[in-house]
Amino acid sequence: MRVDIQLPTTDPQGHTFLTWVPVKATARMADASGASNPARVTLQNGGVNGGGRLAFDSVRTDAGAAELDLELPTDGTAVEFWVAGEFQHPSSAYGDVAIDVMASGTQVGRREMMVRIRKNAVNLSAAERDRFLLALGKLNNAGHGVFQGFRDAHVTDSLDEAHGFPGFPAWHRAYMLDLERTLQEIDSSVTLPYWRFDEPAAALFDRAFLGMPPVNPAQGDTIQFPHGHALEFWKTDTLDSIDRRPTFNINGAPPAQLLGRPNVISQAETMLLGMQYDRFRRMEGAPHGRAHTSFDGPINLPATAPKDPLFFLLHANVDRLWAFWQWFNQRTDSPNSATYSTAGAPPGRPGLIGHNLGDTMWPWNQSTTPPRPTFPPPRGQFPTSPTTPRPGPQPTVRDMIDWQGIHGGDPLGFDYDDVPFELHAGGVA
Ligand SMILES: [Cu+2]
Repeated sequence: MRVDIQLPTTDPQGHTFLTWVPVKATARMADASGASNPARVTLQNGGVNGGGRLAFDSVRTDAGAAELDLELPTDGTAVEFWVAGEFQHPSSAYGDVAIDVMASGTQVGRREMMVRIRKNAVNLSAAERDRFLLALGKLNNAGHGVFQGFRDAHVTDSLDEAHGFPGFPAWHRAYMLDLERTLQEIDSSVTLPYWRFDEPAAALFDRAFLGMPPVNPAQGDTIQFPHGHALEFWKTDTLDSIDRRPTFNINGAPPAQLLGRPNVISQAETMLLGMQYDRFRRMEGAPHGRAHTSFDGPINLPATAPKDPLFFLLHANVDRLWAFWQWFNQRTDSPNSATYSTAGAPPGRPGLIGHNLGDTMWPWNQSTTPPRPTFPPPRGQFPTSPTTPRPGPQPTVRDMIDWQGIHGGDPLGFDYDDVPFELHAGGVA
């Protein structure tokens, strides 16, 4: 007897990836010799100890279990089931989790996969860290790679449609996902780690990760990577390397208050900004902007910030805070003004674009017509993913909001280690 498992989130190389969002999978009898009809089988967690874990169910739910019994017809008819990564049990390597199909104590099928989740940078294994850095280094290719397009998407001409107004979180969600998908084309086991800027993160500001400048400021602020480090030859705008000097002690976090004003406020304080989107999005100032200005170097100015790879870990955390807020307050229903500012472009800025729910986002819309930047878009259409059809080639602001497909449809294909998938009234089961 042999049972085949099919999952839709499988890439052309046959690698399967899951997040916290359940996907509809099938099991079918591929070889029914010795089986009674129907054959009773049990799906269960395989893989290595400490690896990813799976949750199964017979319907789309947020309460799957470690095992699921199925009855499979011997004629090979496929039987549907649902499977997701079990929250708080992500993979750290491809194949450290598997579906084992058992019949009367015998393994009759097995399918290895990965619960691929964005993690706190300080919790990555050395191998996870190095795979991420290696993919990033290849993307940059010593200044000759496609990374320059990412850097050129976040420049003076485009800042108004990505900052200062309601679309800030949505545009940056797309930007992070574009980068992550492009890294996954290099190494499909990589996700974008986040810098939790309200907690100590010395392991991130380490020579083995994103590095530190010389201790003596008289020797400059250029990061000193050890020989052989994947970012050793990092280059943007034809300038060498990365300049960055923290203005805070890296054994702690940047201060929550500075000169009597909110600075890099905690996650709890960020949630307390409010349950209404227009209150929450004040986080663009503190903690987001203050996290940038906690350094000397290009990262503290919008037009140059993405020259420093730390930018993407900082913004992964900004996106995580938005996702956490969305989950905590059930804010994924885009027509609701508590979820997103539905009033449109603010008064006095009638030409402002990229902030209305239905607006496409530059550069992925490939527009060169004002008020969009008029130079050639530095990125192509939005990259496709082997694990989901969303968001499509020219995403809108609306496409970025319901990232897990709570309200139906497909997810965007990413999740965070501390933000679960949770259905609620108003969601689609
Ligand atoms: Cu920013």
